[in-house]
Amino acid sequence: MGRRVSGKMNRRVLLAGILFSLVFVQSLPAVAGTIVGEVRILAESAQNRSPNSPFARRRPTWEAGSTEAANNGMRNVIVYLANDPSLKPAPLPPEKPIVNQQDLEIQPGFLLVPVGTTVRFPNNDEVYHNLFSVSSAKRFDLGRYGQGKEKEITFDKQGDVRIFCDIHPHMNAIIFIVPNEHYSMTGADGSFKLESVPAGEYDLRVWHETMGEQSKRVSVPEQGVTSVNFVLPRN
Ligand SMILES: [Cu+2]
Repeated sequence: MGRRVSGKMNRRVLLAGILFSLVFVQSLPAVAGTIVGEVRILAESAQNRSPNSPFARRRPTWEAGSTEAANNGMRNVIVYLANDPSLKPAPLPPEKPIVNQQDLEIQPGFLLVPVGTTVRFPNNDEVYHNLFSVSSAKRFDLGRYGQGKEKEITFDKQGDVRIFCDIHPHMNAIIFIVPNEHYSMTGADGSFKLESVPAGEYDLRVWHETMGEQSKRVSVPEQGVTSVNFVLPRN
């Protein structure tokens, strides 16, 4: 008898737990889907055909991630959701990222940060540097400063910021600023995945250092997966 009662109790507790989790899950604001896809780079041979060429109507050939050339091309490819008021900004890094001026180079040469991030620019060389950018996402001129000194820049706008040194023309770097927490760098095979995207309509963008930017309208379901592919022309 005692056993039967406790069995019932257990079942009730279990049921209450299930009900609670159902109510809890349903009270969560937005349900979220996943965006998956692939970025491919149009092979030179296909792109160079003139529209009048008899080969022009052939299916273009693609370079997939299996070739070394494509792997190089797939470096620093970013897929992200364009700025949208419904999307949360990405959390700022716990410490200010550092972009060094060292050995007559800007290191790292590529940095991805969320909007609002402040970056430190120390000079560790024995010579003066003068970093600057004329990019629309952040125009700045740090001026000349020597070893042991540093300046900071806060990147408050989404986009790519191309940085050069006024004294050493070979020095360059890119800082890419993402507008929210929904971004991904593609794998060497061009694949990407954005998880936990709130249901809705968005502009999905792909950015590449030399091949520019493309945008596609995507509809993210309340649950499940949306598939989007991009093809970038090789420059
Ligand atoms: Cu320099």
